[in-house]
Amino acid sequence: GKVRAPTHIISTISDDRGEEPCYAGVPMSSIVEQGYGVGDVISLLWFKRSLPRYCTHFIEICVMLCADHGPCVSGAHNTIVTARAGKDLVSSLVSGLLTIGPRFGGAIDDAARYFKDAYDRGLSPYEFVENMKKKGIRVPGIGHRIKRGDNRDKRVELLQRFARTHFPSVKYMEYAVQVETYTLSKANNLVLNVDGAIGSLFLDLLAGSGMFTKQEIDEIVEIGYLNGLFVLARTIGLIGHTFDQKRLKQPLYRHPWEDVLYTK
Ligand code: Q5B
Repeated sequence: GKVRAPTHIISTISDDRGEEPCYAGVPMSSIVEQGYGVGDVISLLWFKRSLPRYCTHFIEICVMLCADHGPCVSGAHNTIVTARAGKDLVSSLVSGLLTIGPRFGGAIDDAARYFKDAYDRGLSPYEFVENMKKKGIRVPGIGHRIKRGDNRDKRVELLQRFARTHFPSVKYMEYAVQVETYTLSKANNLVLNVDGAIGSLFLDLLAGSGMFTKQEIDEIVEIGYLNGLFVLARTIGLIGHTFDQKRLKQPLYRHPWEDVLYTK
């Protein structure tokens, strides 16, 4: 019989062997002619399926809202310093991207994991937060450096408003809001942040769209797809910061002595 030579790579998301490239089986001409957006392309390449318009619109809103948050955040700061050291676009970009992690922008996956586990196990917000405290783990998706109970993050409000209007269910997001109500009673900076809003709402998208099995949802949450949204989005801003510094012909950055506490 026929013997297939063993392959070294298995790939299931795209194919460039035909007349035109395909993303998850959808030819490029359909993507262009049927007016697909970047949310549709993300759906095809990350989730291997076409998602309903409200889902792809939500993905696009996440990308737009997380594209930048000013020059003072960790990622932009690193990118600016690197660009001013005369490095190229890719180096400046990745030096910013490398700051994305559990404290900055990369808390979306853990927020989804912990909110899902707590909601599915029926933990009250009090039990959830206090259990996390006992374990010495900060609640991912809660807390912000400059946002406060009386100065909420507009991005979170916009995401919540969109989801309340378009999603069939927002049970995970409402749970995250209850967690926020409890954490805010402890300290005014413990707001639901943009990572927590995206993490909880993506759980609602996965569970409510009818497009994913329970096993697929568990796999997506376990593998951790969602930090990818922040990485993708912030890449737009970090590229912008690189061009900005080059355009402004900014010199090498050196941090001022006065801003360092020299001590033994
Ligand atoms: N405490 C974000 O902290 C931050 C607590 C907590 C329980 C918590 C912190 C945190 C979880 C990770 C997370 C995403 C490091 C944030 C983002 C994108 C961004 C960024 C931008 C953009 C801020 C003071 C006291 C301490 C802490 C307690 C703090 N957080 N307790 N659960 N989650 N959150 N990250 O201000 O008793 O004094 O020891 O790790 O979700 O990154 O715009 O900047 O778009 O670029 O440094 O929005 O919340 O506060 O460390 O001085 O803590 O609050 O234990 O208690 P801070 P700290 P105590 S969105």
